[in-house]
Amino acid sequence: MKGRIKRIFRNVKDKVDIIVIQTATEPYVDRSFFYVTGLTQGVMEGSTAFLRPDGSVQILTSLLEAETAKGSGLPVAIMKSREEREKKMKRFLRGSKKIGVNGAEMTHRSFVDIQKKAPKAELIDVSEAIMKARLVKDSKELKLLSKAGRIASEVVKEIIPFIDIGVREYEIGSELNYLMAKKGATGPFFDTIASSGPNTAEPHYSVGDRKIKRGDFVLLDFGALYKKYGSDLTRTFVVGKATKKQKAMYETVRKAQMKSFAKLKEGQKGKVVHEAASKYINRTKFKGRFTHGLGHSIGLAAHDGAGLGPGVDLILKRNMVFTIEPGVYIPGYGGVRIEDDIVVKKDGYELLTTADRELIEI
Ligand SMILES: [Mn+2]
Repeated sequence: MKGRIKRIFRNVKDKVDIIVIQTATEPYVDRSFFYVTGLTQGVMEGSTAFLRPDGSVQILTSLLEAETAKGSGLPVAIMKSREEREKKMKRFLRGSKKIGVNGAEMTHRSFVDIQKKAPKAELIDVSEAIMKARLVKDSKELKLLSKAGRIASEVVKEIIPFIDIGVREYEIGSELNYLMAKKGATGPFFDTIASSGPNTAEPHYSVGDRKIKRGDFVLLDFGALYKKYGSDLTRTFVVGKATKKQKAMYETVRKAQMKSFAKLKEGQKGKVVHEAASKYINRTKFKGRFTHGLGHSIGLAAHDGAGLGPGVDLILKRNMVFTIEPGVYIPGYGGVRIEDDIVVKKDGYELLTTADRELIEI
């Protein structure tokens, strides 16, 4: 993990002597803890990682997570009591005048705790430097992301026979989660969306008890969590024969996605990739119906630090990983979204999700 740590320190403008990553209790567990330790297991509640500019990392954790933490191959100090924790924290922080902390992902309580252990030190928020490092994936991360993408892609094929008239949305949602787990996923990466009919017009719907009807759009947005990394994939189907309008909506979104794909390359502006899809959609009769940003970075989190949207000045770098997910939504009628995960490459992109993108009539 030396490379990751050094990269973070290089990104810090205001030099710091040490960076401290402290996790609270679930769900307030700082995912950067897994980034800096390379751990792909455990919850690591109440644990602390001390990072040094030379790339070294010291972990401080409880007995509960000690064995898991040792899996990182890094030095692990164990705290058996509050007093022992205090003593060890102070020891690891001794001599540090400027302490970097991850303001974006830590709790205020952790901040106060670190300050108390080093009262004379100045705490500096280095979360931007951490996120900048996390945006560009290394080969180990790309392997995990690619496995997560593969699991979700395979599940698309297997869920189709399950979608039928009379089946409820939550049954499809739970089946998706089950199929992912059966293929080795640790769990769903985020709350699975299985919407149908008019519900497909709500981009952030989850699942409900509506029964599938003939003629419905069925929209599935889900992703596999695999060793802390995840995928994010959306496919929209039509139950029965698609109408002209449904076909037109689908084709508009599919082409919009291709327009964005074509813009992907190292050095490209994020907003140009978004605009390729939005401008295309706005030239069709579905003008104004694409109501969200084109995509977001994925990694340890489903919204991993950056988005591809209209006002985003982000410049794409090689090995950044984003979702590309244009959509068209008509309230009261339905929506179509197609979402894939891509890795930015020098002259283009590589797909991490490979499920068929042609319209499927079930
Ligand atoms: Mn997404």
